[in-house]
Amino acid sequence: QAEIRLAEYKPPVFLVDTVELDFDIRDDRTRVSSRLAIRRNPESAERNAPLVLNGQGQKLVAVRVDGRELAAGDYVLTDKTLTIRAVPDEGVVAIESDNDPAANTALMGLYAAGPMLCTQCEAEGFRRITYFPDRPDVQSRYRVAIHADEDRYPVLLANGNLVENGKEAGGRHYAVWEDPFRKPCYLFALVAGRLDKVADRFLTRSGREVLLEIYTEPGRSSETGFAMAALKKAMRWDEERFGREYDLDRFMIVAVSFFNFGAMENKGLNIFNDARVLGRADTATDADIAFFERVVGHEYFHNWSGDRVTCRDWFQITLKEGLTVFREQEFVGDMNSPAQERLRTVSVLRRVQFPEDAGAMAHPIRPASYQAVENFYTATVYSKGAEVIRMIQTLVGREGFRKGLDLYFERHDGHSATCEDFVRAMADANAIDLGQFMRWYAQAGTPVLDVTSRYDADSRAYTLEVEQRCPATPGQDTKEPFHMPLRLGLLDARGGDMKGDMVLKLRRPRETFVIEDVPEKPIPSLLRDFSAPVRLNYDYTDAELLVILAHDSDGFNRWDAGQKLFAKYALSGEALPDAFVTALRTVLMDKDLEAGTKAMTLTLPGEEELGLALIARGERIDPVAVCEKRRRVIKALAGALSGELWATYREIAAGLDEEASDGVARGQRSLKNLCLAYLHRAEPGKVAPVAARVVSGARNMTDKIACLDILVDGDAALAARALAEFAETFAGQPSIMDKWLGVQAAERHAGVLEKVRRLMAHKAFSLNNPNRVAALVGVFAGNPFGFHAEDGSGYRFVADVVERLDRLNPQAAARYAKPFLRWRDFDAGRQALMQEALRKLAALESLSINVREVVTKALG
Ligand code: HT7
Ligand code: ZN
Repeated sequence: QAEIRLAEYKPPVFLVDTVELDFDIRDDRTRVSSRLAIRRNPESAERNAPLVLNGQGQKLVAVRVDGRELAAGDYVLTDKTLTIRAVPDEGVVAIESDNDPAANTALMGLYAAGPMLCTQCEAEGFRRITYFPDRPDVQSRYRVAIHADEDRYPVLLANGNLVENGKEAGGRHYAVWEDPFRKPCYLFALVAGRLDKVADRFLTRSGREVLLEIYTEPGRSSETGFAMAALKKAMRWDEERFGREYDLDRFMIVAVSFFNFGAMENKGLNIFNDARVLGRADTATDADIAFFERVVGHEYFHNWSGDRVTCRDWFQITLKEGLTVFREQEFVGDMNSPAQERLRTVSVLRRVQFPEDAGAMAHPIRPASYQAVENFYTATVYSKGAEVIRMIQTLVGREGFRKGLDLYFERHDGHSATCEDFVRAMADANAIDLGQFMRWYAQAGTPVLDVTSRYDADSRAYTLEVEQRCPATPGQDTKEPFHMPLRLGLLDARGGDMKGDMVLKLRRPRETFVIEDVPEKPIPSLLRDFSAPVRLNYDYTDAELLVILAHDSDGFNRWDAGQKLFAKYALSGEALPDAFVTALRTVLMDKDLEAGTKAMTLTLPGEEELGLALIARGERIDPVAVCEKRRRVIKALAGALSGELWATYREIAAGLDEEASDGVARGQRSLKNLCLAYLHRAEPGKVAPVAARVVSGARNMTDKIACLDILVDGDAALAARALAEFAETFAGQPSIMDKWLGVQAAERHAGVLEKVRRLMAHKAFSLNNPNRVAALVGVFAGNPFGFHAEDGSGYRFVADVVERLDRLNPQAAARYAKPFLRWRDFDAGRQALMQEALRKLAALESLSINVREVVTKALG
């Protein structure tokens, strides 16, 4: 399979000004008839090139050009394209083809999601619905007619405004939708089914009333409350923070139970994975509920950053995704706690993106080439992309950023754009040079800052030497230095800020900064607020880190100092010093600190982060040993803080409303459950009965799952009873049963594989549904005792699932091939076993491009 390269971009040969689509939905197939008003693109240099339409996975029925039906010899049809040579420079091409949504297990294009039909077109799904120039730089106006049986599909939706509907013969009905905005075909959407609906209204700041509708499968509309509230908050916030108003009269969300991703920002008709939008405190965990606000906001914000201004090509995904993740993070921070949101963001970045950026498929936020574009909806493109946007905001300031964003939207509204367009708008609006900054878009790898310092008491000058380097990544042996902001402060011995916040602008491989008039030898508080996505080395003493942990005015560095100490003691095996325990006790008992922040501060770096710390020291990872080291620290801490942990647990448990799931309640619940999980390491006999009572008695799903986790991690008899009772209670609710699957797949015991194998045959599991697969196989793939079992059984099992899943859903299958990309990080025995599993996959003849790309790059 050839690499598709950014450098080879060419403008489209033909444009399509209008698209008329007619969907005739029948039991055995859906006939799609299109009328495309095409014209040659004056910007294309290929003056005589034929019309080449993408198309796959459908049966071509007829092709007409300006009303004349073409004979088979008038066009060339392959399994990927339809080429028509004899086309006028401007005219109408009409095509009929048949789709089989029930057979579409890849969940791209038009597919059956349980009882309903829906579409997913990003990135290249539209070509599975009809023949079309399926690329984001072709933008058109759409008119869509849908015909279907009224009883089976009473609701018929598409983008834009409903302009007509009515009855047809034979118990059928139809609806016609028109979208007044030009859009690329990846934003097209259609839904048909028997759906419940919840409606509300939003008054925009200019006084227009917008109808808000959330559609669900029958019986789930009572689970839309959080999403509707989040939607209204997001609409208001985007007006206030970025001056962006909604532009259609109607905004619809549909929750579907089969979906490859979290959600999709189709113009005016967002389609959501039901796990990302539906739930109450008794059916979803706090983590799920917090995610609703995030994802609803994210998709809504795409209306401007993605839909109104879209990408020229799929290399520019970060243009819309990095920017929209940044907007989402700002929104979630403003709605809850900005400090906690930053901690969450950075820990996800370090846990997921840093390893990706050091792995066999490391790529810049704008990749230079790909084989299967779906493999590039990555943490790098999304999360590191958002950090790159955040760095621009740090460099130009919040006001400057707003000016730049306004200019970007003004210049490119209604068009497709590139990352250069975005950065140019920022540079022009702020009269700064961001030429060097563009390297963030082209170079992969996590840069490393090595910082040293000296203080001269006589001159009161403090000197910082900062060296930057970036490790080699595939295809990029050497890197040019990055332009980045390094935010810092200087603390006195008691942790007081001596100089306030400063931002150094790094540009060169090695730079010296002298800060004058520093009254005493400072403790530097470096990389405040995590001002750049880098790893920073500075030789702190434990005592200095304790001062930062206790006193720094920067919440991020306070938290990070604790993380550094935790990592040090976990990996070295040293006993926790009293001073550290005392500092953590102070955090836990602090009356003024938010519970959520306490929970994050007391949470050890995850197994992945500890593994990465080993890699940074030039060592290889034994994941089971890392898990045990981490547990040892938790046990020691729980032993030392037992009284305080029990007191905190009891106090919160007594006062917390089970039905509350706002940010404060979520924070309190996370602290309460953290206390219990820690105590379970030190006092299992005392904690297990408490946990068992919660699993059977609590109505709150977060508490139930947290305690189920505790039981599964410990007492086998209590766990078996609790799991059985849970399964009986929630048998008919697949998204709750996903949690049941996940808890068992996460069990950190040898032998977890056997349980997972058995669960694959359970009626709650199906390989056809991505949420079920994520719950069982995805969680197992992150379990050191499962995936990384020393005998290689976990690797063989996951590779086997990849092979089977690939026949159904290549996108989902590729996701589970990705953990193998990191084989070089593990000890020699595991490396060999992981490579063996990869080679076995590579030898298969019928792999999809998606999985093949991952496997070959992993081995390459
Ligand atoms: N923009 C959306 C991406 C997406 C997607 C990509 C590949 C395959 C399936 C997909 N479903 C949705 C989601 C977002 O980032 O907002
Ligand atoms: Zn997005």
